[in-house]
Amino acid sequence: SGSKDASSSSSKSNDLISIGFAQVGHESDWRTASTESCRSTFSKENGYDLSFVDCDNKSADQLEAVRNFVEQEVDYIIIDPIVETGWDTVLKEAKDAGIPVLVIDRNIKADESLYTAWVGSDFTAEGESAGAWLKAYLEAKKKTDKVNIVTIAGTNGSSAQIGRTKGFNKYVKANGWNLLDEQDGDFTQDGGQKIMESYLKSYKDIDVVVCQNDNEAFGAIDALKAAGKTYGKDGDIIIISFDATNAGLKDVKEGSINADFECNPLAAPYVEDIIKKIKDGGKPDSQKVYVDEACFACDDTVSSFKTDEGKDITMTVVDDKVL
Ligand code: GYE
Repeated sequence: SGSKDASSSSSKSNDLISIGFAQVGHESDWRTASTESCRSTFSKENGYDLSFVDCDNKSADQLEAVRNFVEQEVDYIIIDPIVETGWDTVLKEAKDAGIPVLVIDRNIKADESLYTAWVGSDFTAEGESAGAWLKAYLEAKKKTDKVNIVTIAGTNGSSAQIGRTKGFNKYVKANGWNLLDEQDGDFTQDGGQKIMESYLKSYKDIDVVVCQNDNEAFGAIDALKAAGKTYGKDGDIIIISFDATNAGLKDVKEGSINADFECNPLAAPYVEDIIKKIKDGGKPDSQKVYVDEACFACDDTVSSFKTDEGKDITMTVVDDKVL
């Protein structure tokens, strides 16, 4: 986009920094927050011309969106990859065109030389925190008999699903819990509800439902309610969720979700920092940037604990001060 004079008005579109953002879709509250953060960070007022593509959870569409950005010769490309694999060719195309690629949120499985940086969450650590919390919670509640768990997983092949599954299932194995089933709810409320309905038909005795995001938890709660089951704070079934969106935390506060492990959707400001560094002729301080995250619970049954991996976790009880 030529020379950029900071003192000149940014109303002429050729003064703006052009960014192509290939977003996953619009499947969840988390996703809405991520999209809003990108739109407000990369606004015209801030000096950006953002081409936003909602890829509707379709990997082929997302590859095509990125390819179009390369053809349009945007200044920067941002990708939140639906799935981890299949990126090499298009990343090479962007590299050959000299366009820096910033990956946010979910990870890409590709050579690090093919993209500038990644900003996101440690999904495996989120899963480990959830597993370690459950272990401490069951101990506190003196529940020592068989623990039957069902998982409503996120979009198969997404790094959020892969990491949360891997992290949590370490604890399933180490503690001899019984993982009855693990099916893909595609990170949607509808998916969560349908899978919970089918679990309720197949399994008589469920102690814990692990939902890999809040929207799946909302769907699962609807299904449990309809089946007359009790859950959450005072109920028979423990509900674990990930994301800790506002709507999710509302359910934690009410006691329908027992514990919620945050995934921070605000990667855009970090990406803007990196873009500024590149513009000034520098490079990002590191190729991988982890955003900060907290852990929330509906009560103080377990207030702090150490994970098997040695991490100290403090649970924040969601009360009027928090939400
Ligand atoms: O947990 C879920 C969203 O990639 C971390 O995608 C993200 C996940 C998030 O749909 O709600």
